[in-house]
Amino acid sequence: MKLRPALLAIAIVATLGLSACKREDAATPGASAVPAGETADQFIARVNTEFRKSYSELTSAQWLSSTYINSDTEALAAKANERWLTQLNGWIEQSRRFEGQQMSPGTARAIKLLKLMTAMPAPKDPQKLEELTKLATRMEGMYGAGSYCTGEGDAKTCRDIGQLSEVLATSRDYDAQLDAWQGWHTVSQPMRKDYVRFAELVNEGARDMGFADAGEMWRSGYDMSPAELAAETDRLWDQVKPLYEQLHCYARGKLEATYGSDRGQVAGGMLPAHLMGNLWQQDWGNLWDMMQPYPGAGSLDVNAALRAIAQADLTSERARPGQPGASAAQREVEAERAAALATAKRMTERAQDFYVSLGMPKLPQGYWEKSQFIKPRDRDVVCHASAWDMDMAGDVRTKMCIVPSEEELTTIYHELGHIYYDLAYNKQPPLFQGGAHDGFHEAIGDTIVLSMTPKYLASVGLVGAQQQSDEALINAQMRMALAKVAFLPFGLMIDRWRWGVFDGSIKPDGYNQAWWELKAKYQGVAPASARDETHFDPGAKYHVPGNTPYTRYFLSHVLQFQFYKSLCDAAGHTGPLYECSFYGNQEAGKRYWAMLGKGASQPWQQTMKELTGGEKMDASAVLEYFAPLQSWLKERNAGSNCGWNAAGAAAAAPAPAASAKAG
Ligand code: X8Z
Ligand code: ZN
Repeated sequence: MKLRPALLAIAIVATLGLSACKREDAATPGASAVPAGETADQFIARVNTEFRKSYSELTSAQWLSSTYINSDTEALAAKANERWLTQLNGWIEQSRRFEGQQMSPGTARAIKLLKLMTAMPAPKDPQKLEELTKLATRMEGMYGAGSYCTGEGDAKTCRDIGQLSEVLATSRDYDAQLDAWQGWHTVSQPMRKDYVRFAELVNEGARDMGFADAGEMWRSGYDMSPAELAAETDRLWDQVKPLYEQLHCYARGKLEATYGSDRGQVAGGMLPAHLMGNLWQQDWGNLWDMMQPYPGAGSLDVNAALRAIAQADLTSERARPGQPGASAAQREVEAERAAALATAKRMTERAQDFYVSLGMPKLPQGYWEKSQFIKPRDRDVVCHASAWDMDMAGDVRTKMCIVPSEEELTTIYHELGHIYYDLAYNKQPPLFQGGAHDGFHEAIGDTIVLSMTPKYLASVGLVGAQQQSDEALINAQMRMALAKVAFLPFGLMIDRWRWGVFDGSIKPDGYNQAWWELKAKYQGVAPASARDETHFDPGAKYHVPGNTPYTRYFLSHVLQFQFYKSLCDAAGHTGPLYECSFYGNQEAGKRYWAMLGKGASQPWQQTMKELTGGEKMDASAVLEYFAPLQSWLKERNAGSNCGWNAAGAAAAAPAPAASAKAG
């Protein structure tokens, strides 16, 4: 991945590694010597060349440390990252020569992007820089290797994030879910101290680069001022909040019906964190059994179809002759393994087919050979899905631990969006190989997911033939809303927390309290029992130890509806927006590919204009899409006591809390 697109952990944005051939006589540590009389244009040309040359040292080290977690790969990844961040600091230092000088717009943009290239700004002090990369690699390793163990001696059993997530997805046993949720949140407790230091160090790095703090630096990558970006997120949230509040109200009613009014909500009408089908309550799709408005109206059970595919793969693997001399038990283990891989690849081919149907190329052969599709059985890996551009020249990979579920299927479509973006802008100079902004990168695959209408799913055999009815429409809308609408406040609150940590308004002794106040305020979610400062619940979400900015996902959840609407227009769709699938439409594909090819070469507003005709992010397409569901919810919720008292979070936690305003 280019750390930007992909979610690569440590140094997020374009992340390249520093080449080992760094010259000792460099004027600035970590960068090669400055040729006399170098112009700004020449400087950028040199950075692009050095960037390309050194890039794969970092990606290879990080790929290894994420797919083979141990102390050696961790040390190598930290070292590669240290070299890269040192090189980056060197370039940034060298770029200061050109401040205030006339230069071409392209060069000015490249210099700006250079300063925003990492989400992990590193202090100039080499010792602190080394400390930072070690901390970052260790935290991500802790997350990746995290497991929750119970019992003693022979009775000891440990469960990883996949197994714990499975409990929340499928069990409706209140206590089993609570145990799984709490269990996963023990993994992050030991990260607290590291995170405190991490925040100090990235702040120092950001200040060294001229930003007030790391949060301000994160907010600077949007071709507008950091303050304007923050205001944009508030504006967009205000647009969609009424829809979220209706969905929240409906969900709470269903939870109360299932678990009783005492257990189905927490203090003042908030949703219990462990009952939402997801460790972070960011996607409620796993509660389909409970939330489905009209059971049986239109069959949208993609999970069942995927399970059937997995079963068929297992049957055919079992039918193959096993290794000579292998026991029946060994043969069964191997068959299960081969079947899991076959199913995962089949799901990925299904996603690839959508992109190819738009006229995009097939994924390169190396993708199929080098990607991690399923969880290896012999080692710890970071299972959190990511997409990687290893060399800016076609070595692209995804890293997932795929299981046959609808959530995983849509994540594959999401990841391939990153990969196709990478492939499309590989022709750009390295500094422009990124999304128009990071929310664009996150929105590419999700725009395709919006095109996975019931009709599309039926056409590829993932659901049965669809009947048309009002009930089926509401079911289909609910299915999308549980993923897309439920996500919105979560997409916002994570960086509200980190911005506060970085600007000092959230202090280490109030990390957890502030986290739950934000969860209460934005999501209307609360833990069922107190979470005091012995916990570090933010660290239980990958992007915190992995240091991936999160506002990008909030923006993506708005942008993807804008992109979808434009591509539907390009495809000549005329009916209601939610009925559109641009699957197979070459005109839509051409428009999309053209946008992807622009990468980060121009302000995102221009890129957006070329695709959509407008230059602003805007949630009206979200509201247009969900209009039928929103009216249905309003009617359905009429008479219910909707909303929640976010101050209830204070009651649920023991520490004194400044009360947040009611959501
Ligand atoms: O992290 C991801 C992707 C990789 S960029 C799997 N997502 C966010 C998350 O899982 O929290 C996609 C949606 C939100
Ligand atoms: Zn992503």
